[in-house]
Amino acid sequence: MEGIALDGLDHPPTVEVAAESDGAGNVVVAVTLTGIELVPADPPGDHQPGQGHLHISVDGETVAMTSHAVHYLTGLADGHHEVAVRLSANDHRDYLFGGSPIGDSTMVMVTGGTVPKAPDLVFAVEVSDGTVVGGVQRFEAMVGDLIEISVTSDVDDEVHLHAYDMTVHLHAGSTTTLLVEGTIPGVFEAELHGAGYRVFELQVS
Ligand SMILES: [Cu+2]
Repeated sequence: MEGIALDGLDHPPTVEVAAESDGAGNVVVAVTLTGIELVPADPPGDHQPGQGHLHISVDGETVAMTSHAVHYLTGLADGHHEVAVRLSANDHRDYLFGGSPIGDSTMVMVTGGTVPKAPDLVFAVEVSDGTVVGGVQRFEAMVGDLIEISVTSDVDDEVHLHAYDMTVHLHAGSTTTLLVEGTIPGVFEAELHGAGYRVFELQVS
């Protein structure tokens, strides 16, 4: 779905997210916004300039669409999670600035939650000097596998896994983990959004 480019605005909306664990497996997500009026996402409305709602994702998977600047995530597993927020128009299209979704992300450490499931398979990729170290690999898994793929990068970017429609943020000099439940069979590409090239392929059979 095409986004809505706001490049013409002098003061495009801004989004900042903070996430705090309560020590019992829940996270409070607090979003600070300028330049946008939040309106309920349900039922979906027509696009109105200046209005929208928030898409909240955890570890690359959208978990909520909300018109509230404070959102509670419950029942998370212990460990680090990426919480990301994107600004969406009433009709659920992303608002874009400079070609990228308007949003923000942060990491939160959850304690007191559920025991994390151990992955069945673990893969790793490294992006360095504008290329995938050792070339693009195809990771093979079975339907039902829990697949952990860690991506280490020397640049900020986003990894998007097609079909599963998961997006996680990469931060220069650190490793981001993508946890995929192998539910959809096929061969899927994961690409770096900013750089525009493939980082790996995932084959689920
Ligand atoms: Cu939406």
